Amino acid sequence: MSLILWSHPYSGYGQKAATALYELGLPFELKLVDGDAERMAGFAEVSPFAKMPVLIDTDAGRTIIESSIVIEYLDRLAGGGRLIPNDPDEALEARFMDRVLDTYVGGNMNRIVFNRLGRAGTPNPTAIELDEKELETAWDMIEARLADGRTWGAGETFTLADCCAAPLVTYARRLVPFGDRPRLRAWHGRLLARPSFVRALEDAAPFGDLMPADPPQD
Ligand SMILES: N[C@@H](CCC(=O)N[C@@H](CS)C(=O)NCC(=O)O)C(=O)O
Repeated sequence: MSLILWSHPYSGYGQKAATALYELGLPFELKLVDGDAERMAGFAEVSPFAKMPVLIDTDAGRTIIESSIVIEYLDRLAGGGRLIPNDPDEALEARFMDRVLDTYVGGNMNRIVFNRLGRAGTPNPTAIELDEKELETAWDMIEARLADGRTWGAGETFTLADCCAAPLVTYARRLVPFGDRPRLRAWHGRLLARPSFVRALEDAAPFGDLMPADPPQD
């Protein structure tokens, strides 16, 4: 098996894929998406939307885009049933949490950051406020979901939902604090201590702090 991951270690969605690779114990070669002209030309060939991560399975001759699909693929490659549980209801919950996190946490976070950096044109305070409000709604929804006492995002095992949450929640809480949501806070504490995510954070550390937001205030 020979896996290549096009990514940047600071990228939230890249960390989502890296966490899954470390969790499953799958070795991979990182191809850095860092603006270097030659590397970016190679990246453009495999990433139609210019988004990372991209996984290449050279043995199988396959190129996989979209972080959630990358994880579905990796889990199958590693034998199945770990990051995507075998139980259909547990799998549904893992996918559901992944969708909510991708759409309303990661999506909103990216828009807020792009807006703050002026990448979406002149920063638009009304759009930022709307995205922050929706992020609050996502925090509320997750807090309610965790009320059944589950240890991880979708139940008692670490799944796709946790690979997704670890980086996205870590970045997004710097934009919209957790506030009075003890279950979300405790889950995030467990994610921060998970060895696979610790490794992804260690990979990112040499690149410094690129986020246009203060460290978590609460
Ligand atoms: N839906 C995509 C989102 C990926 C994504 O937004 N990646 C960001 C990095 S965290 C990216 O490549 N941004 C580059 C850009 O938009 O210029 C996935 O899940 O893989």
